[in-house]
Amino acid sequence: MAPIPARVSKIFLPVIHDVRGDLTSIEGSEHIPFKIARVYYIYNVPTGSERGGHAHVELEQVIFALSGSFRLKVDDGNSKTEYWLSHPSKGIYLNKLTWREIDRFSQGAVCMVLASKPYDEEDYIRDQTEFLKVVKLS
Ligand code: T46
Repeated sequence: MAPIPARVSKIFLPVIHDVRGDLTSIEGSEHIPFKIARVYYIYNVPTGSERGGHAHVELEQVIFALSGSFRLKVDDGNSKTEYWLSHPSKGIYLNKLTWREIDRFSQGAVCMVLASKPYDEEDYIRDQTEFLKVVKLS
């Protein structure tokens, strides 16, 4: 298993390049700091759409731009950071209790997310004030 990173950190996957193109693989135990329980994709995003706008109580995730680009805004309760994701080998790890918002999707952008648990609506904190309260108590 990859070492546990900070609450938000960059993940770099290998790129195998040759004249036929590039190949990137994900070996869960090598590259991802949790056991992957779920993979989902966000695509066909209309111009101007915003996604996310919540944090998770327990869920850990890694977010990649498989195609195109988008902006990921992150708040760990102490500091806010912005990332522009645009390369399929470079991802952002988000630990639990991290507020995320995603916008500025380019046309044809595909956002792939690796998640540590199955989907569970109960794990979402959708109110930012409540999120900040929970972070302070953690
Ligand atoms: C996150 C960002 C990056 C499912 O049925 N299964 C799933 O695995 C997911 C992720 C969602 N859904 C359903 C729940 C909603 O009815 O799909 C619908 C849209 O989900 P949501 O509004 O949560 O989508 P986003 O793009 O705002 O957020 C998602 C993830 O939920 C979230 O964990 O970090 O992508």
